[in-house]
Amino acid sequence: MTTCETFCRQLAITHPIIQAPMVGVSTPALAAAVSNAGGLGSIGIGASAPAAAREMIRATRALTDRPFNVNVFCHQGAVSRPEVERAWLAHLAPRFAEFGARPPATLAEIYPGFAQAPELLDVVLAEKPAVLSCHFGLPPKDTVEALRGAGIAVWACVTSVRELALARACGVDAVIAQGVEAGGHRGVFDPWREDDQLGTFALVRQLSRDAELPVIAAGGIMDGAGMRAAMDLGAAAVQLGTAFILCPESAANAAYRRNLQGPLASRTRITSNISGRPARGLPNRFYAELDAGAPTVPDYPIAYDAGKALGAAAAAAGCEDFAVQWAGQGAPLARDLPAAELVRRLVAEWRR
Ligand code: FMN
Repeated sequence: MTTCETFCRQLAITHPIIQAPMVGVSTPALAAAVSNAGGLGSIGIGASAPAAAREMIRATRALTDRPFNVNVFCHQGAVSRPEVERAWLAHLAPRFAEFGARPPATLAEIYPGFAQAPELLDVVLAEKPAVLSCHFGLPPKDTVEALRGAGIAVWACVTSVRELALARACGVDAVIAQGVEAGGHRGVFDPWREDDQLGTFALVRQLSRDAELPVIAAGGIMDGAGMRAAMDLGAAAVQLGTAFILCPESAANAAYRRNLQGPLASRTRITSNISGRPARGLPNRFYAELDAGAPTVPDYPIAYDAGKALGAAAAAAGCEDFAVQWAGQGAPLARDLPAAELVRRLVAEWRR
């Protein structure tokens, strides 16, 4: 049996296709459509309060009796530095003024890391999704043991061989190898450490040689040819985010969909200016204007509080130039198809 077949059989899924968790974009309807089509759908609860997280898991379960993945953020707790936050808000103030708005007086850590959110862990343990995937680091080892003991597989996103070693020592069941092509936040454990920015090919190959764990390839995979390439390099499965943004079941708004199908799609860039952590998206004024003379960006997700406030102020004035529109380098290949049809086409292209 191939690694891919073993992986699918263990998870009780038909196709080695994981729809990436995408907070703000993925929905219970999207996740359920992918799971019902034989892949593995995902929802993200990392930015949700426990009651909302429980509701989202139950809403997904109401739409599918197949396995799905629930995703959390394992960043270290943010350190509030009022002088850094004041300077950042002063840097943003002229942009707020342009939209007739004022920056918020202070910034908050808008959601805690998973290790600092015991009630979120309780929700996951009670609801028992098939998989819990972790972004930005690892939960404590005893949490991984508790989750696995409850029958929940634990996956960790890694971007380097060093992070693979940490994930393996923590006892996870599989790793998601996220290349620098990927849309959304880089899953790097430590955003202050120099990032090697490995591409998906180099990363998947290195990890699948060393991992002794299933490796799920993520970053720039948009069609069956990309799937085949990743599997040839040793991946057991693939995780696609950007490919699913245009699906009618996603929560992406009209401006996001328009930009994803326009000239910006071939110019994705990485910035920390929006949230405080590096993330790849369609370039707009967050990318073009905020670097010159910029003070230190506050910690993630404190900076995100400011980024979201600026986006909302601009949107209220009818301007989408400060929207959060994450996308990966494969964006020009995104297809506007219902999720089940996209899964069917991916499988047909992969098997061709
Ligand atoms: N990964 C997570 O683990 N949690 C998230 O909430 C999350 N949000 C994302 C939002 C968007 C819009 C996108 C495009 C990606 C997001 N990611 C998130 C990253 C994906 O898990 C995955 O690494 C990435 O989509 C793979 O690259 P691709 O977009 O080129 O397919």
